[in-house]
Amino acid sequence: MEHKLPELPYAYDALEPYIDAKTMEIHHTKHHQGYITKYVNALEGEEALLNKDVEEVLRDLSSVPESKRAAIINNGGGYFNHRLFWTILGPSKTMPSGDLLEAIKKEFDSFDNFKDVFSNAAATRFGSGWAWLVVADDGSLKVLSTANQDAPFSEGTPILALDVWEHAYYLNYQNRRPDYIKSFWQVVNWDKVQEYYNNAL
Ligand code: MN3
Repeated sequence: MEHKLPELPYAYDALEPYIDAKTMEIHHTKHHQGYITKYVNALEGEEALLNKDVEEVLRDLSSVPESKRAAIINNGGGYFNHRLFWTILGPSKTMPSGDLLEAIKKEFDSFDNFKDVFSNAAATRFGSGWAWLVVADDGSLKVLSTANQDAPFSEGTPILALDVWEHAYYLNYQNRRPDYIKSFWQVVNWDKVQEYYNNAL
């Protein structure tokens, strides 16, 4: 299958002032593209794996030759994580509702408390990484963070993601990761998160 950079479902400046256009453009065309290119290069000669979607490969890392596994965790993770990340962002203000909101309340008492738990996971991830909301195998919701470009499939199916690598915020926020995290809540596309929640169940 073809592995190419997915187009953003909105313009680079659509998330301003929360995430600036320059950051979005570099993040998408340089960083995300870089992971995809390196993923394809790392799998050179592995036609069976190249014909699978990156999510399928990451969910079954034992199918990847051991000598290539680290490269696939890093670059396949970067490929998948950013692809998910772009889609759960959007310029229209939305809020969780229905069964997703109920599940959030059940697990975290309130939406505000969930935001605190998730924000804390994002803020305390040392160095580079991601914060996640995943649907575990038993259907429950779970917040966690991972280092580097590690995808969270061992814990569940990701439905909300936040990139806390400095490249995701440094141009606009410099070292102020907490301000970037606060802004993130203004541009979450909860309709999309709901869609991923439905698919995961
Ligand atoms: Mn990134």
